Amino acid sequence: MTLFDPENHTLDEAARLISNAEKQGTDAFMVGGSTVYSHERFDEFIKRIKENTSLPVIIFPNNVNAISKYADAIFFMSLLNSIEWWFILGAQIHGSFLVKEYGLEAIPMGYIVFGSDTSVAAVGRAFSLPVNKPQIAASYALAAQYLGMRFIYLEAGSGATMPIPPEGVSAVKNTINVPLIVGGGIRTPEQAKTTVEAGADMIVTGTLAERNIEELGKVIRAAKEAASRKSV
Ligand code: 1GP
Repeated sequence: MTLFDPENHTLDEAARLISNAEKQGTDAFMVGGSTVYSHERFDEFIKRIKENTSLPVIIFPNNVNAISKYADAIFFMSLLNSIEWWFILGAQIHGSFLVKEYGLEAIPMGYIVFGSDTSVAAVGRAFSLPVNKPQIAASYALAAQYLGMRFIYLEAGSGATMPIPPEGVSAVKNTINVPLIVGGGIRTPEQAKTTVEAGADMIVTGTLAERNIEELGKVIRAAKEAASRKSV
């Protein structure tokens, strides 16, 4: 999946990036960013994306202002390792009626953020999980599965210098039986391949799609090839 942050692009840029990413083989678009604040701009951005693709457009919300009736679905997500009640359950309570009113498909997802020097960690007040003790993240993921969440997302943070290490991905994947999404810091075909081989069912790239569309295509192809080898 390809992520776009409405704060990083004009509407015309977004239209161009979306059709390029679709040509490179992405399967779905996610829209969101840790510092999104304008509901109006968010709406306009999603409207423009929908005009330029037939792929699913899923909201990746940072807060209640990122709920738009123009999207197809919303990750109804809980930042499991936040120290703030708001990001675990508060925003979800405040936003739930709007999601219903807009008729958005709500996709329950447990969100686990690694590291401490990214926007998502700072804004979401994530309690940093040790990368070298993957069983801790796995226990969060299993709890989320038992609470009924349909996806788990391991996040290194947009612009992270390194993706989640494969040991972390595989420890979580071997613990749960719901689909695993992994994102943050994936920039090369090799990193995409390693992440999928370690157990990711889906990978998310944001920064790369904004900077180098050709390389995005290589990353998508590497991820899909690794996925098809796994399914043989
Ligand atoms: C962020 O995982 C996504 O939520 C994407 O991260 O921008 O580093 O690709 P990047």
